[in-house]
Amino acid sequence: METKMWSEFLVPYRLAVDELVVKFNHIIEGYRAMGQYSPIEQVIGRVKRISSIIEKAGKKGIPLYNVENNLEDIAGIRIICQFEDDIASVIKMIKNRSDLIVHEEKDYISHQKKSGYRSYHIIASYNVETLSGKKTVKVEIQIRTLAMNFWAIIEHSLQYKYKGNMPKNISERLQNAAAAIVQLDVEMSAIRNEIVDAQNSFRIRAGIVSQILNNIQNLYKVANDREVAKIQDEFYEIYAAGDLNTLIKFSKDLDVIAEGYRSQSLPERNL
Ligand code: 0O2
Repeated sequence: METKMWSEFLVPYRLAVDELVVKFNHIIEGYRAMGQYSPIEQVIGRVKRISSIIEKAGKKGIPLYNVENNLEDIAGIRIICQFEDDIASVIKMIKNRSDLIVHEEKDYISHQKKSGYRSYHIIASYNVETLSGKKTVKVEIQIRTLAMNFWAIIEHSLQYKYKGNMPKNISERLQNAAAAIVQLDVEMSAIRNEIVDAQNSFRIRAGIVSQILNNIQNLYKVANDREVAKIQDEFYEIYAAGDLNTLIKFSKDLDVIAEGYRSQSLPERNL
């Protein structure tokens, strides 16, 4: 295939990756906007490089004119979760979507690869609208924890470095590291609720603090400077004391004060 043909061929895959990254990021934002924990921590997308497509097609004996039907990971989405339990929620979420038709699942978590690789793969089809009309493309969605991702990234770069001839001592160390990653995920899952609570209260606190600071800033425009400075000092005291409920109450009271000033500063409507 000529370079120009390759870039045309890859257009629908690029579109699919871009769209899906936006969609999964919206899911993360949706959870966070509701003050809830998101089972998706991060989403990354990539279109396989032409050189990697050619290399993989060569290894698998796939003629280049047939990569579209036989290579399933030209469009790749990687969903990173904090905890192993989140992976099941993400799988369910994907299966319930009407824009993704799942064709195949590969569970390298229950069935770890010989290399030590762990991840859950879903092969799905996804429709895009290009200038030349509707096109259905295959997408590989890899779902894994932060810890599994750390291992896979390191191992992938070593695989690339040694090109199939990984020294024994390095592959042994990678096996050990893979076992440690399994243990790490188990330990983190055991204190999942503690971690999620801490993260939620951090997020709530950060949201409230930014709302309070925003209100104080606006009050400086409409209220007496000394009065606002007093409110500000009170806020610093409450913030330093660290009690979330007092902070929430202070924020609500401040909302009422700010609303009072806002209605005073509104021009009276002509009757
Ligand atoms: P890249 O550079 O990430 O794109 P198969 O089902 O075996 O016929 P395939 O496509 O090899 O065909 O499937 P598999 O084994 O599920 O691998 C798909 C992708 O998973 C790989 O793509 C890697 O991204 C990842 N993967 C699979 N095995 C390993 C592993 O042992 N280590 C790491 N780090 N990643 C792995 P590519 O094309 O190999 O690579």
